[in-house]
Amino acid sequence: MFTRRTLLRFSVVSAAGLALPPALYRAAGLPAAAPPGPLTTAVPHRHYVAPTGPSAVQGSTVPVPLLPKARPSGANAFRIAARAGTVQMHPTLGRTRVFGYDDGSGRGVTTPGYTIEVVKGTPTSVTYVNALPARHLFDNEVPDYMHAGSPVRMSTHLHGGHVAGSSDGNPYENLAEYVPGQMQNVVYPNEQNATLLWYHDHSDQITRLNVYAGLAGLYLIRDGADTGAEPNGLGVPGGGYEIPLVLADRQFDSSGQLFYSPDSSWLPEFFGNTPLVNGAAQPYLAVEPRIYRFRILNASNARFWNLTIQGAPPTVQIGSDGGLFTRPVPIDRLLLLPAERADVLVDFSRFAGQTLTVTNPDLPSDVSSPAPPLPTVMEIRVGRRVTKPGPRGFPAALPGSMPALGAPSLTRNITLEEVENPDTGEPEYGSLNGRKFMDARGVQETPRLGSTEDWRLVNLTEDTHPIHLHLIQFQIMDRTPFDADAYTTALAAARAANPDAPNPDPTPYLTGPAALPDGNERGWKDTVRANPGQVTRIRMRWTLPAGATPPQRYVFHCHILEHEDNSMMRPLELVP
Ligand SMILES: [Cu+2]
Repeated sequence: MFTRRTLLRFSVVSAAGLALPPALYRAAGLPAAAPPGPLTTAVPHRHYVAPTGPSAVQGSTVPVPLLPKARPSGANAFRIAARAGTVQMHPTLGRTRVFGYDDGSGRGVTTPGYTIEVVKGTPTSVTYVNALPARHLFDNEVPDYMHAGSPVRMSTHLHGGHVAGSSDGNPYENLAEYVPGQMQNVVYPNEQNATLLWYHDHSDQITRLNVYAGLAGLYLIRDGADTGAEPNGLGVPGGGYEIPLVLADRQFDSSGQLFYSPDSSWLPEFFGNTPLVNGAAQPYLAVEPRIYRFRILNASNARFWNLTIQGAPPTVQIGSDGGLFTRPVPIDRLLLLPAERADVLVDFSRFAGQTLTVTNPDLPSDVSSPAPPLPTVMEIRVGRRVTKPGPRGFPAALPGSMPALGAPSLTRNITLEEVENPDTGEPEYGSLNGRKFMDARGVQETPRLGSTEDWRLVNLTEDTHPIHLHLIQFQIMDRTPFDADAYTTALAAARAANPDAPNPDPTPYLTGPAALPDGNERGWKDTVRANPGQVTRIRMRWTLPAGATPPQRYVFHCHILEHEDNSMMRPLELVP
C-alpha cells in the first residue's frame, strides 16, 4: 500500500508547499523564545526530491582524486583559510564554484579540504581563517537563514576530537562565530587513539549550507604502529594503498553549479542525485589486485550510504569513529550515516582485470530514511599487475581496546522529536527533549567530569537519526524496540501537567528484547544511528584533555545537517 510518504518520496515536491511563516526563524545569535512546542505523533511529511532528474553525469569517467595533505605553517601548526574557489568535479560540469580550504601552500582551494595529518601525543595548533566572500554561495536561495547581506559566518569543529570547549568550534561555546577577516585559533591535544576525524563548519543554522558548499576536510591521527607507511606495525596496507574516501551527494544546475533548494524556507532534508567521492562526480578508482585500506567518511548532509562492492571481494572492518577494533570484523556491506567513519580492508587479489561497481542498495529494514534512491556510487577497476605485494592477508588481531566502562552513575532519557505545524502537518523543526537548541530554560545535560553515564536515545520520529556527541567517544550498548505511540502519549501528558517535566523512563514501554549492536559497531563511536521504534542505549565516560578544567561547553545533535540547523541540537556542559 502506498502511504502519502512513499508517493512523495518519488515525486517532485513543490517549493511553495513548504513555505513556512518567517516568524518561525530567529535571528542569528539571538536565543529562541521558549514555549514548549506542540508535541504530535509522527506523521508522513514532505521531503525534497531532485527536480533535475537523473545524475548530472553518466558512467564513471573521472578518477577518484587523492586528497592532498596540508603543509604545516610551522612546527605542529597549520593555517587553513576558508575561501571561495572553483574546482572541476567532472568535465561535463565544467568549473563549479565552491567554498573550500586553502593551506597557504600555493596549491589553491580544495574541497574536501587538505588532510591534516598528525601524530598522537603531539598537540597541533590550527588557525582557521575566514577568507570567505561577503555573499554566501546560497545567499539567494535561503534568505531566511542567511539574513541576506549579513557576512558569511563560520566556526570550524573537529568532529570526534577530544578537545577543550574553547577549541571545539561549537555554537554553544561561541555563538558569535567568525566573520570574514576573523581567525579562529584552536589547539588539538591529539591524546586520543589513532583514527580518522574530520574538520567541518559548524555555524549555527547554516552548517548545512557551508558544508554543502564544501567546507569539510579530513584529520588523520597516526601513532607508532599506525604509521600510514608500508609495512607498519598493524600489518595493514599503507602508502598509496591506504586511500581515504570522502562520500557525499550533490545536485548540480544546468550550468554545472551546486544546487541547493530554491525554497526560501527550511527543508527537512536535502538529498543529491549525484555521488561525489573525494570531490569527483561518480568516479572510478584504479587499484592493483591486492589488499587496500580505505578510510571512509560519510560527509553528506542527509544521505545514508549502504555500500556494497559487486563481486563481494573479501572485506573486513578494522576500526570505527574513534579508533581500531580489537580484531577485524568481516562485513559484506557498510552502512554509514552522516559523519560516521569506517576503517576497511578489501582484498582485490582474485579480481584482476575486473571492474566492480560500488552500489548503494536499499537500507536494512529497521533503518529509515526518506532519501530517493542513488544506487550507483563509483567503479573500482582492478588492474592485472601488482607493483608491491603488501600484506598477504588480513591481520588476525588489532591493538584497539574496548574496556568495560562500569555501571553508570546516571542514566539520561533523551527524546528525538519532530514538531509539525498543527495546521499543515508539515515538519517545523527537529528537537531533542522537545526543546530547541537555545531554549531559554538552558542546558539540561551537565555530566560530571570523570563520571560514567548511559544515554537512552528515545526516537519518537519515523526516521533514523545519526546522533553525535561532542568531546567523547562512546560505546553502543544495545537497541530495544518500544511502543513509541504509548510513550508519546505519556510524554504529552507529563508535559501538559508540567512543561518542564523530565522525559519518562522508557522501560515500561519496551516491547522486545535488547539487541546488541552490529559487529562493526562494537568499537569507539561518536555518532550512532538511532532508529525509529527503538531505544538506543550508549555509554560514555566523561573526560577532558589534559589542562582543561570544567566547566567546558559542547553540544550534541543529529548529524543530518538540515536537522542540526533547525534545532535538533542541545547544549552539553561538562561540570566539576
Ligand atoms: Cu535527525
